[in-house]
Amino acid sequence: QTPTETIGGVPLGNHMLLAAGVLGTTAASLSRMLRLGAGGVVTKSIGPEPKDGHHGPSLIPVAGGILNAMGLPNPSQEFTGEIAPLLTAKEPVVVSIFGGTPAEFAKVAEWFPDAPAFELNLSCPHAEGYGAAIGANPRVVRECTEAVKAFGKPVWVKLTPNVADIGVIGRAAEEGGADAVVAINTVKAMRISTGMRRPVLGNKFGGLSGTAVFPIAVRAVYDLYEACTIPIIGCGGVSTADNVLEMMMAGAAAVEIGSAVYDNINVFSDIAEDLYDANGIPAGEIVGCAHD
Ligand code: RRO
Repeated sequence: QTPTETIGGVPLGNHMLLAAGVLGTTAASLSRMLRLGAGGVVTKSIGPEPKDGHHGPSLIPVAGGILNAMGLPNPSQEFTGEIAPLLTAKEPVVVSIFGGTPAEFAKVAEWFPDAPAFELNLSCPHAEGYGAAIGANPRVVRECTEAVKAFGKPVWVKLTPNVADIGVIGRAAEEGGADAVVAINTVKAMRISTGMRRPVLGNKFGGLSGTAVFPIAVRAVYDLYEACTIPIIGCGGVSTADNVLEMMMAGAAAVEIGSAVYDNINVFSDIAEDLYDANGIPAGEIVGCAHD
């Protein structure tokens, strides 16, 4: 797709991106989602060391969504070879990275000189020493953002909803030089098997995604719009054209779609078609805001 607009410093084919973590581990699955209508894609998060992830069960269906505790599985620096052809071809591939310190974020960012942008994962709810554990601290969020911003590329910061005031964290990212904030990562959650008398997930706790978290994501985007001046990318339970409109009325400049892809691989083109039919405008030209 020809880019219709630049959001958070990244030229996108439309206002809908594939969210991090979903079908983001291979170049083939990322380019397939671009062919199927995603305006951009975000990779699975890449960290400073290879990780196998948590032992299973690591992903279970629950009412209204999915509960996962994948445990940040990633091949670390080896991923550079996997996505090199996409980055060379200047595809809208945002590289999601994580670390435990600003220096670790910088170490990973340095491996991807051709990335059009980075999304900093400061928000995994069940990653000891990483993710929400550091993403709830405004100073650390600012320092990690500054460390990656030093490479001169657009930086998006993905935020956790598991904090008292997401606006404070969004402002910290903005102070660090972020070009956009993405909200939300998954909501910390758990299920217990009454039959087995033990937590279902191998890691006990995990992150909830899917339609169940959509209202939490709308609230987070609305709060961030009040707190920040940089673009907000809405993520969490988006699965319909009406959800996209609602996110934009809350203040989102674009959306990311994750769990819905598991139910409908054509979700991007289906939503684009519905937006056009219902509103008579292409997905790239939606306007609307509920803050007035
Ligand atoms: O890999 C995971 O377990 C994971 C990550 Br990195 C994340 O950011 N959010 C999530 O729900 N799971």
